[in-house]
Amino acid sequence: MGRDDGGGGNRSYGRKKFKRSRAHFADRITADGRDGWPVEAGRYRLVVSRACPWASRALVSRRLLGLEDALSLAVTDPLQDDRSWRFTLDPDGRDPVLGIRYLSEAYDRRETDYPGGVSVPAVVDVESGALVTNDYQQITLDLATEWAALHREGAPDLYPRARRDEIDALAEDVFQDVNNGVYRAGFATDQEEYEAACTALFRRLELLAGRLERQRYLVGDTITEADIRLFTTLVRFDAVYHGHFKCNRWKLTENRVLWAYARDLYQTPGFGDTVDFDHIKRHYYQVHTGINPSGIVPLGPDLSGWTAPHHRAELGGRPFGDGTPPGPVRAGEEVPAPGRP
Ligand SMILES: N[C@@H](CCC(=O)N[C@@H](CS)C(=O)NCC(=O)O)C(=O)O
Repeated sequence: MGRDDGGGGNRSYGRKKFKRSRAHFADRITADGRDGWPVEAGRYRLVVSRACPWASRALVSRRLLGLEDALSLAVTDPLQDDRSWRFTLDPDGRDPVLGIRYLSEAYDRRETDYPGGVSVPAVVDVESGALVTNDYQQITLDLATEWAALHREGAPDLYPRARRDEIDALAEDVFQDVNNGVYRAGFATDQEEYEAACTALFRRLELLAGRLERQRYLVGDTITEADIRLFTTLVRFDAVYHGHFKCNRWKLTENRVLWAYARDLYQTPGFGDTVDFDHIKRHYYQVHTGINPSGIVPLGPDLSGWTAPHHRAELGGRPFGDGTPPGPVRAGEEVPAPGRP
């Protein structure tokens, strides 16, 4: 692979402090099309790696909102090569809709020689083959709001207007200390930086566990954007962050509240059925050669506990509010699922 830049939007490795770059293409796909990209069924393709926590937010949202028909999906190989994300899982190594071998080709069609990396999630305009946005913080918010006309019947409100300030504030803390905190710990290049990130991470997780002790979801009594953002880090915790990123004060399975909360979400249609632990493990351990030079992928942990009863329904809560769970995963998008019935 020859990559040791963190593969996580990490623009400074070596001796410099870990710093996540900002998304470079921040056009928005909106109902009124004000950036030139109107919401339209079949017009765009969502490109993800199932290994990537930022891309996985969009995978969960798309399922919960029932946008599978409106927004098609391309899944990259979990292992980037020196030209980054590639479609080697598809016949002839080409995405069948975009006809490209590398995601970088869609970036190039949008702008040549731009300074950023090629990152997922990416939304591509199918007709022109050009990248529209790789703004992972905004994509899911827009799927929840701007794409409403194309939501399935019974779709939940993942970003309820009355709760947005609370969701945004929580998401910011979770981003700093948890979503990005694990990367800051994992790619720290000195002891002090590592300890600061690791300490803040576990302090935040303990605060979140306190909040979730008596309430089923993070905000209100339904699943929201805030839960999606926490879930995508928690589901990777023991498989990669605990070992590979040295976030090892405790394992997720050792925190009674967070482990039950994560299992509850995992077992909710739209969450666990998007998770591919094989992609997750191979990506992190094989791509980050700077912190795992041997590229050896550990055999553990035992994943069978993800389907164990969680008893969180006893806390009440209405997962989908007045809506309903999504239907089955569409053909061709199933993931192998150790431990899932
Ligand atoms: N686009 C964002 C976040 C998304 C992100 O970091 N995705 C990762 C995979 S988990 C990726 O594609 N990294 C490759 C790269 O940025 O060069 C960023 O640049 O920070």
